[in-house]
Amino acid sequence: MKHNSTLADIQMIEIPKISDPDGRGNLSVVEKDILPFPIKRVYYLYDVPSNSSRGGHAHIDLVQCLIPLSGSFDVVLDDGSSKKTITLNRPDRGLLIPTGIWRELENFSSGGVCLSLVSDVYKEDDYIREYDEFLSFKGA
Ligand code: T46
Repeated sequence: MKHNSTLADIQMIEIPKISDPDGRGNLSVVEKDILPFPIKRVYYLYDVPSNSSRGGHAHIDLVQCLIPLSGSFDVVLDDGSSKKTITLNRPDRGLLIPTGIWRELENFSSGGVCLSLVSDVYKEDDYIREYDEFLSFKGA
């Protein structure tokens, strides 16, 4: 797995949207070819107070795609050299975060829901939760 990802490796993925011709709203579908990894786990964040943040860590091998199913939130991304913030607010756009990127999710709107499609089952030893350790990891 690539460990020296930079902000340039982060991608927005367009999720096909099927708008109902009779005005019944939209349907978006994630099929296996949209993502560059097989989905092994799905989890979602919701009821996040607007003054709280989630994340605050990096992953060693895990790759994931974040989709704002409802509402909006900001994702602050950091590759150890640079940072950028991306606002997610479209359920037909997913943010693909490669390995070795520090992320924080903040500014959740009321009703904001973050769906996460991930490349592996939950493994605590895949997390880097100390920022100094992350910088050492990126420098290694
Ligand atoms: C990420 C951001 C966006 C589990 O038992 N199974 C799971 O699949 C997950 C994701 C978490 N947990 C447990 C571990 C902790 O005791 O749930 C608790 C909260 O997890 P954490 O503090 O890691 O939650 P977030 O929202 O800070 O981070 C999560 C993901 O862990 C992480 O991969 O990128 O959402």
